[in-house]
Amino acid sequence: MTLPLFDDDGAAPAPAGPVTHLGARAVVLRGAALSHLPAVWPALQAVVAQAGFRHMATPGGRAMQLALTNCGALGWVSDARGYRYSAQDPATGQPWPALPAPFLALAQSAAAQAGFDGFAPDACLINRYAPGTRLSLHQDRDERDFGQPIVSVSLGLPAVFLWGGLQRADRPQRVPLFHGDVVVWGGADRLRFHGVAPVPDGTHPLTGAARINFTFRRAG
Ligand code: MD3
Ligand code: FE
Repeated sequence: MTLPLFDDDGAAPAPAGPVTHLGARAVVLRGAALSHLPAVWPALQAVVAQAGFRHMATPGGRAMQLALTNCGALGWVSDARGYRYSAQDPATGQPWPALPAPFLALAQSAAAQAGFDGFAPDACLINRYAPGTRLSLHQDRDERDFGQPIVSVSLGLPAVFLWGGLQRADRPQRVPLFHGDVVVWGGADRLRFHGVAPVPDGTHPLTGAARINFTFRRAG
């Protein structure tokens, strides 16, 4: 498969506007989150005030490099027992903050643009990467129905997304993701191995020294 990371003339993709196809059912919608940010950014601050970013323990007993929180009916959690979705924030025993309406509007509009009408996410995992933080290659397999897509929104510092195959050993493509980019993955691409290369140093006017990524999922 030829992955059109670059235009025919070899130029890097424009930072906003066009749609890049990564696979049969995986698309990058450049800048698609930007018009939603005036509503989404304050809603994120409210979520984080209620359920702050934290470094969860891995099943192996280390602290995760990235900091995360959740909103929606279900949140992704990690501890000595493994990875799973939980209706409660383990830090407080309380339900996760509700999915803010502007988050849902962004997720549904992006899913529809990628051909997934009627996407009804019940989970939003919010990852925060300080410079130097990476996410090693993995598959997302903790959700019940792999027929449902995942919508991912990138904010702040740019990063190189690693887009692998269905086998761990498949060499990943490197896809730069910028502030405001939205990626939708579903169908045959849903179980691709993927990860994030170490986030380069820098500061962004909105997020400071951080990359923030939301992933919307139908988990339950
Ligand atoms: C590709 N997060 O939280 S974007 C994750 O940027 C995760 O924080 C990354 O991988 C991040 O699990 C990558 C999201 C993503 C999610 C699901 C996928 C990429 C995917 C499923 C299949 C292929
Ligand atoms: Fe993932």
